[in-house]
Amino acid sequence: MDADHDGAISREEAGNSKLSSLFDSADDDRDGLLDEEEYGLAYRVITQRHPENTQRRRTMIEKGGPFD
Ligand SMILES: [Ca+2]
Ligand SMILES: [Ca+2]
Repeated sequence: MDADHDGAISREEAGNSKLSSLFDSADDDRDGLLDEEEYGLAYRVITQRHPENTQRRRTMIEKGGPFD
């Protein structure tokens, strides 16, 4: 994700990923970049939520219902 390898994730690099919705809350010092520590925190939040979302999406697909 760190496209320019500067050791931090810019909003542009976060793009349309799950990280972008967490970007503001993850950017603790408001410098517009997620450094390793900030990104690590956001990543934990994302991965903690991920299994739950995957399971829910799978259930919806099995039922033939709408999914995002
Ligand atoms: Ca970068
Ligand atoms: Ca920051």
